[in-house]
Amino acid sequence: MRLNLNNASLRISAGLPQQFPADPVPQIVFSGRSNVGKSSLINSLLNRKSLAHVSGAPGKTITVNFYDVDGRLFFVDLPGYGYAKRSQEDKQRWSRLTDGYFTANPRIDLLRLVVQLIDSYVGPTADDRDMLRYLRSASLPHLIVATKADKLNATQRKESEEKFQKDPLCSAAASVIFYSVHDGEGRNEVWREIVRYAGL
Ligand SMILES: Nc1nc2c(ncn2[C@@H]2O[C@H](COP(=O)(O)OP(=O)(O)O)[C@@H](O)[C@H]2O)c(=O)[nH]1
Ligand SMILES: [Mg+2]
Repeated sequence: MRLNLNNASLRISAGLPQQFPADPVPQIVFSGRSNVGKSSLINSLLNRKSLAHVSGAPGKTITVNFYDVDGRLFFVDLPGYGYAKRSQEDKQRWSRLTDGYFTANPRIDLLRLVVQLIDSYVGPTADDRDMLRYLRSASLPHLIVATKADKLNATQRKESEEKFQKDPLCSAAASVIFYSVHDGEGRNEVWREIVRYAGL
């Protein structure tokens, strides 16, 4: 049965790992540095304008947001990393939640795929590569979404593709999918992978 995308809602913005929901449905995780386009991607995939909050100012929210997709899937929005101006307290909060998701999560068995977002213009940062290294060492299935593809001209696009191909951590991912929330590039491809990994 097809997913009804009109039936998607925010279940919880969890500030503590104890609040992570335990529903027996597959979880698709979205990870990336703040401002990479994570909220925009979630809205685009779900055909919504503002289900996930798109922010001009990076690094505001430190919560793990669980979006219930038609009662059959959770989209898990991890807090963004790499925002330099964070306080020490915020950094600790970030670690407690993000590490908590991966290491203290009683339903980690429901994690099916990590969608790792990387800005297509910037390319993989040191923080992105740390995350990829972690995903790889933990044997977690992951693919890369290269965001904001509409910002690149043809030459920049080629350079960006080469950057991803040349980086061993990136080429070890299941795939690299260029995405634009403005023209819809990559949307079908990302959905195809989500459905496949979730076993829907
Ligand atoms: N040109 C372009 N801008 C984008 C795209 N996706 C996100 N953005 C912009 O990037 C900024 C950060 O987006 P947001 O979704 O809030 O990022 P988050 O912090 O990772 O959740 C916003 O100004 C978005 O409008 C895209 O595909 N193309
Ligand atoms: Mg966001």
